[in-house]
Amino acid sequence: MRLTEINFDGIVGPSHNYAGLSLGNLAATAHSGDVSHPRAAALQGLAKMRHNLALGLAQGFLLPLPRPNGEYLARLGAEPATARGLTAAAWSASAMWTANAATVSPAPDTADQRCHLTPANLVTMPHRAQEWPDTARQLALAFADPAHFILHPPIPPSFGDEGAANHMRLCDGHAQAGVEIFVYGRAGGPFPARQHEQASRAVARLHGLDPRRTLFIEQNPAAIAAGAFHNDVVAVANARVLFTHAEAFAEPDRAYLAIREAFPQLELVEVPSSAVSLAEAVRTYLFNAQLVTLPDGETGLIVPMECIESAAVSAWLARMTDGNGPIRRVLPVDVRQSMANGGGPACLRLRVVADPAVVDPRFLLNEAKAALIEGVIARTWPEQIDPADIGNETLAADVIAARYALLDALDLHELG
Ligand code: SUG
Repeated sequence: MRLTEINFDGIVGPSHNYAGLSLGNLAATAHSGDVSHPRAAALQGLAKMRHNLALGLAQGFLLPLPRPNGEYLARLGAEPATARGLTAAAWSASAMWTANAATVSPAPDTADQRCHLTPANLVTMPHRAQEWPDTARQLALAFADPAHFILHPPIPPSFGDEGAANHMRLCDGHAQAGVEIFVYGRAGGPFPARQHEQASRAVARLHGLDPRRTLFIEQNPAAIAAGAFHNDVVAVANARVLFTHAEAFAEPDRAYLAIREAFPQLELVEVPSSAVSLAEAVRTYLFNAQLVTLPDGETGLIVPMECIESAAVSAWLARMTDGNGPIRRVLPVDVRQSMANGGGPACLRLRVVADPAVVDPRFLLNEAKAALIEGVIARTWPEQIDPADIGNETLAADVIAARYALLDALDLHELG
């Protein structure tokens, strides 16, 4: 067994659009009504995957879900002409943000030493609550080997579960037992708290985690109110490092104490509000970065371009890498099309610690397959979508055909 962290990025779907469906997601609501560029969006996502492959990281992908979701509209008795909001939901490409696909507990953390996955029910947002059945079908295919993976059903409603976006793991090495941290929100603020404590606790129980190595921490209500609708907008962890904004947690000192108690090797990198305000952290997605262990053992931070363009954030990053903290390299990527809907580099990936040899190889990326995917996207993905065209039958046919072309190229007809 060669346990490695594999990042499974969501390929941006051909219906990618800006319909402003996520209350509390400031980028998505600010761009509501803008014309989107699905082809450019998918190529940006693919370029990020290639960038990470070139760094020597293991890379996989998940496919866009079937959109428009006609069954969803039929079950609601909705017609495109009259139900604009529901139609937009049925067209959403939101499954691209695979950090919300599932919560994953690697084998070394679980009682039966298998990797446990629970698809997120995403019940808080109607356009996202339709994702899990198709996501689960895909996870069942990719992680089919019962000797290594257990796929649970989603947590039943109304306990809101948003998956890995509200889950962090600290460990000495990915293949060693780690400490899993579940971060939940409490209702009552101006925006929904999408991850519920009871859902987090249920996932931890079902995954067979050791209570001594499992923590439940409350997200700062002020962070949710500032637009951090998922904790991964204000904090990210990898190996021994926790990179967090000072205002991420409701009671930061208590949170750090509890984490240190469970994981004394913690290397904490806390960004003070005086260096980067909560608003600037949310605007630039500094913490929605991929914190990765590079093949030479160094820790790298894959950040959105927006961080480099921000005076405050780039000054902080320069100070950080000049010092002798654990994060040594900053690697910017352009995912602007996704960012405009509130999805940064970390939203676009689901981390699974596994031996690549036990994953269905059709979901693993190499350079040849990246070129194949690029060709399909360039040929078939719509160049742009005006929100006024959502519901249009010709466009729907193009979107459906584009996804089928990709399934065909990747020999993934089971997802059809
Ligand atoms: O759920 N945006 C997504 C962004 C998810 C980001 N994921 C993480 N932080 N891990 C969301 O809010 C916008 C879609 C629209 O408005 O059409 C959207 O769903």
